[in-house]
Amino acid sequence: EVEVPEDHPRYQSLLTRHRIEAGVEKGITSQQGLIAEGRGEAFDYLLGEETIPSAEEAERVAAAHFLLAEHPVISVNGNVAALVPEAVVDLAEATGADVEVNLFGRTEERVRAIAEHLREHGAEDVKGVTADARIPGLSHERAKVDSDGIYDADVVLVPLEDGDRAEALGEMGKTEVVIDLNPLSRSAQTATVPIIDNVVRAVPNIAAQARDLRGASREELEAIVEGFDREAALAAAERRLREGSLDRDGEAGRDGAE
Ligand code: PTJ
Repeated sequence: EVEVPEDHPRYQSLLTRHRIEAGVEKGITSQQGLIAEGRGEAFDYLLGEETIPSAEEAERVAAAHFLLAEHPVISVNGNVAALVPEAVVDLAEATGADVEVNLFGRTEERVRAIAEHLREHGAEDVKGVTADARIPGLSHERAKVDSDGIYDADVVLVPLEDGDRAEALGEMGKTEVVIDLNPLSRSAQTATVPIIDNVVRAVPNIAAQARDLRGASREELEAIVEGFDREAALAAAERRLREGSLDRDGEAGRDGAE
């Protein structure tokens, strides 16, 4: 492990990198996961490495969807497992959701390693090993799902998704919550609820929002869901990427950037 000094201006971002590196070493994150992380970091840099207000709202909407769902499932890939295993387990606990491993570059070995890693972080039942059902219309490995997991779900959280599966899940009539730092990605564009934020911030935020909303009535939760405008959320994120954050003096500033 490399020590990162806490006062380093890019402390969070360096910590995230180390988690991904460790994930590759442990056999849970794919080599492609390193590339995906680099891509994500570039967008996060432009967002100011913070949860923007439209994303915070989307996270609350996601929590409401999870609490209203009959069978919510959190889909976990190699990057998510490396970055936020604790938060995934916490969100599952807060909402009664299932956790299922689903990989773009699926190998049975990596599925098992990720399931084990999640159990080490407190997950009880991890799905995705059986893979006895298929998402219709998808040819690659991501089509493989559990019949009592993603296949049966009404609401699915898909962090760092690829566009193909996002579309296929949508066609199955599922409510899709996508976390992706790129608002222009096909998965964000396809999602019922696109969350343009880093999974490192988004997953803990959704869990916190779910705890906050636990006492809310169905009517209140439905009002939160219905009040959400996905197009506006995508537009707000894109605007932030293009224009940067404006500080009080009206000057473009990117805090934390070197
Ligand atoms: O573990 P596997 O085999 O399922 O593979 C997972 C990856 C992520 C490697 C695979 O799905 C992949 O190649 O994804 P892409 O096509 O690179 O897309 C990743 C998307 O996630 C890009 O739009 C990135 O901007 C975004 N992204 C990367 N890191 C983060 C992120 N979004 C949110 N938080 C991040 N930390």
